[in-house]
Amino acid sequence: MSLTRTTCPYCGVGCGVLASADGTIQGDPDHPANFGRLCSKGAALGQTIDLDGRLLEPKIAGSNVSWDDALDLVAKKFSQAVAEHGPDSVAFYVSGQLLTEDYYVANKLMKGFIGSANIDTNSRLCMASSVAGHKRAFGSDTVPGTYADLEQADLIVLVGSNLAWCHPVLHQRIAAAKADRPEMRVINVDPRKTATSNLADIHLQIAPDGDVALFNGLLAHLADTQQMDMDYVTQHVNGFDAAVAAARHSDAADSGLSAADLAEFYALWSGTQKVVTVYSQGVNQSNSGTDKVNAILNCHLATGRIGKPGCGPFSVTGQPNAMGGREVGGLANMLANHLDLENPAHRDLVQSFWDAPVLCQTAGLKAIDLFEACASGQIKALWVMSTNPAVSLPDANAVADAIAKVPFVAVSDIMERTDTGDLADVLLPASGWGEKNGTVTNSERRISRQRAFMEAPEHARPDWQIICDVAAKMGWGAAFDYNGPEAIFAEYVALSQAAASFERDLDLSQFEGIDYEAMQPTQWPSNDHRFFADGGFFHSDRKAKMLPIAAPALTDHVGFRLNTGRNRDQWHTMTRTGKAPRLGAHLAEPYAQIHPQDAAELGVTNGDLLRLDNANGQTILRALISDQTARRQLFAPMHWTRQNSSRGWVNGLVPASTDPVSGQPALKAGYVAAQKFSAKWFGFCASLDPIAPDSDYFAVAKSLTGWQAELAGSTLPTDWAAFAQTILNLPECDVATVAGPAPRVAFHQNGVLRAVFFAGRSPVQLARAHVVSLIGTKSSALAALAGRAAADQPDPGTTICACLNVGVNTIQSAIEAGASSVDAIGTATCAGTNCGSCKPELQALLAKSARPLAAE
Ligand SMILES: Nc1nc2c(c(=O)[nH]1)N[C@H]1C(S)=C(S)[C@@H](COP(=O)(O)OP(=O)(O)OC[C@H]3O[C@@H](n4cnc5c(=O)[nH]c(N)nc54)[C@H](O)[C@@H]3O)O[C@H]1N2
Ligand SMILES: Nc1nc2c(c(=O)[nH]1)N[C@H]1C(S)=C(S)[C@@H](COP(=O)(O)OP(=O)(O)OC[C@H]3O[C@@H](n4cnc5c(=O)[nH]c(N)nc54)[C@H](O)[C@@H]3O)O[C@H]1N2
Ligand code: SF4
Ligand SMILES: [Mo]
Repeated sequence: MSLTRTTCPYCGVGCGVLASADGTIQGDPDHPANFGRLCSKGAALGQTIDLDGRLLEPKIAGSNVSWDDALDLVAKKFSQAVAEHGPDSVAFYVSGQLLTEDYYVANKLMKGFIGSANIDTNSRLCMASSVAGHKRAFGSDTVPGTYADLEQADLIVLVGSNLAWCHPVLHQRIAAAKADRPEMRVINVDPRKTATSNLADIHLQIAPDGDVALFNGLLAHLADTQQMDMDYVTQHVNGFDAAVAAARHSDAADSGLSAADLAEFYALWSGTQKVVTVYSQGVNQSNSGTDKVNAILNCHLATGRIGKPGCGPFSVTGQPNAMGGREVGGLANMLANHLDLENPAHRDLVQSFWDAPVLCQTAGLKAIDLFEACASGQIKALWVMSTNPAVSLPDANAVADAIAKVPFVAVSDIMERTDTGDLADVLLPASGWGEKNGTVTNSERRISRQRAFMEAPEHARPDWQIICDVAAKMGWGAAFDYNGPEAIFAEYVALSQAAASFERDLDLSQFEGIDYEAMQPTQWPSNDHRFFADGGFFHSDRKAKMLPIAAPALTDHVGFRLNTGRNRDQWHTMTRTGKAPRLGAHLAEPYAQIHPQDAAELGVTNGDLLRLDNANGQTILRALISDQTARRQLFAPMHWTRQNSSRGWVNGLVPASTDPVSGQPALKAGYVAAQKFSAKWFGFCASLDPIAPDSDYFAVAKSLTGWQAELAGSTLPTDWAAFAQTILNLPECDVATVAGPAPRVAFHQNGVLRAVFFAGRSPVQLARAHVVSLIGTKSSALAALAGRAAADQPDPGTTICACLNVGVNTIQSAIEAGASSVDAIGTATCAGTNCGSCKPELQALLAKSARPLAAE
């Protein structure tokens, strides 16, 4: 089967993928982001493209309807709301996972035709502080560098970034460069020890939100030791004195780091010309996010370490098209093509270019305010596209209530059941990755094509088309009459040309008249271009601004700090990665990492459940006892939802507090009370069929043979077999039960093991991978209920290598048998030899510093 050249739909690294409809997925050796590499998520894309769970028809109130009826209703409800309550009574909430063409038309419809700027995006939760920081310093939202800088740097400082899990191919590129040039140094600044810390020479375990204090300390040190580039500053930078004075005013000890650590950091940073400071959500998702960004940019500006090979600040984007969204003005306070909403000349140009009846005059509601306006009744019609805010926004329970209150809600998604889709009046089936065409821009400003390589389901439509169809039904057919994404891209390029007289970084002229089908991955304004080595900033005097930044005041909080983020093998709310059994195997349930001493104080041992409470909500998570997290800090992943867990969505506990400049929520800064959840029983089950538990604690995951679930409850069922039968929702089966304090039930049909259920008064100890492997086989009840492999069939243990399904026990045996390097483990077990995403964990197992990750 021939392979189509496309781009991975997950993270902002933007890897090139060769794909075909039979599920073949390979890294594209010619794509300059990855040169053939893929991470575990990219490599498992083939397991996520089937129709299982897909939204296949438009729906109104849960019933299938024709496209015409669905579109009529959306158009009518939006038009009615605008007519009755004005343009600001409606809103779109969109996504950095839309393609540029989708994004462009959504923005055009809302800002130029409906006439409101109430279109915001999940990039508000992701990149807003970086955008605001860039604009304050550079006068534009410009990422100065390129990926090659990561390979050419002599020092890479990773701040608030778990690159090994979240941008794995960049992590691999850095690891390869470091192997070539062992003198290269990597520093990781994170309150938590992560897989990324394993690559680092130094892990600075900073206090939460200690970043401004750290970089202010660095700036003061650079000034005190006269290690700045005063020529650069004089020619190209304003605000130097005030920034340095403010930096001197703040206390580096507030970073939580020792004087020795600080001195080492300062010496390395100031003594190395080629420094790249990479930053991500530990910086952006904070009440002081924009200040953190500017504290970092200040140091690069003061030393002229920007825009030159191997040096510069580097904000890595999260979503595949976070950058494209910023380019087309997807945020409520931007206009298309990096034009400014506040600038009347920019507004006039856009309005006349679009031949638009109106143009929004002021910024619209930012995400958090937008959902507050939903709650307060201001928003009468809401359209959510390609994002799942009922899970991913802070204070997610209140957000779900707010969405439920909006009189009319449309949701465009590829999946039938999502926490947000469940609240919609109308569901619009979008075509998904592999079925649609368009472009995305990655972290280094490289525009790549996503290309269809398979048929979309009959009734699915690409997002751009759904938006244009609604626009047409609202009466603006002529302005939205595109015959494909190519025409939209051409208009976007033409707008950039029309705006050429305004000084901007975004210059798309090289894409004029391009052969869209054959388009090669290309950076704007041109390949390998770096910005600002010789100044040329975008404030009116073409100079950059250093900002005086005050470190945030230290406040006392009661309880544990709740840090949140990502797992290696899951993508956000799991609607796609959750379908891939091999990705579910890595960490199969929601957990909270807790320091061993804190766990001991709470009387919690490994496998126990933790109950977390605060004013926002309550959750129950598996305790993962680990000294990777600092004392009085917890880390929980953001991935679990109402679809697959009892209460696993952590945003139920994260308050909606935002950065005052960017409006980005502080998603890593909840505070919770923690206690042991005293379950009366714990359970585990595996089945060929979907499982629908209803216990105090549950988490369901796709397994290699069907489904599996972890369970716990505070009331003991009276009849275990009947209880198991209900949650497993099985047809007529032969039931074999072992009674006693550790009840076990096996269900066979025609001799095939359909499901097993294990329970106990304490966390169930069991060779899960082995038990799961028996489902669907003719295994006897006796063998299945033993819960252990026979002596001649060793239990592989929790999966570490997702691609090749290699478990922790297999790896540990190889280490005991003498494998002393990651490569040697690969030779012995194959682990790490496909995508390499698990190499940091193999390294950790070698160092004996890590324990098996899932609670087993
Ligand atoms: N596997 C996987 N990869 C992904 C994604 C995914 O869902 N799964 N999502 C993509 C998206 S959209 C994004 S935005 C990126 C996010 O990529 P990252 O930002 O790398 O990921 P996170 O896990 O959110 O957070 C990074 C780190 O910030 C640390 N941190 C918390 N508070 C602070 C602080 O105050 N200071 C500092 N210095 N660090 C702090 C956390 O401990 C965490 O390790 O990942 C992208 N890649
Ligand atoms: N606590 C906490 N919360 C966080 C974060 C955190 O670190 N901690 N990180 C935040 C960040 S950085 C981000 S980016 C957000 C991400 O959060 P979300 O954007 O809410 O998460 P996703 O699961 O990626 O949602 C994408 C949705 O689009 C659907 N979809 C997929 N492809 C298509 C398509 O082609 N068309 C359409 N119409 N739909 C499609 C998917 O099925 C899914 O329902 O979460 C934020 N929330
Ligand atoms: S690093 Fe992984 S998730 Fe990110 S683009 Fe590449 S293959 Fe996709
Ligand atoms: Mo993100």
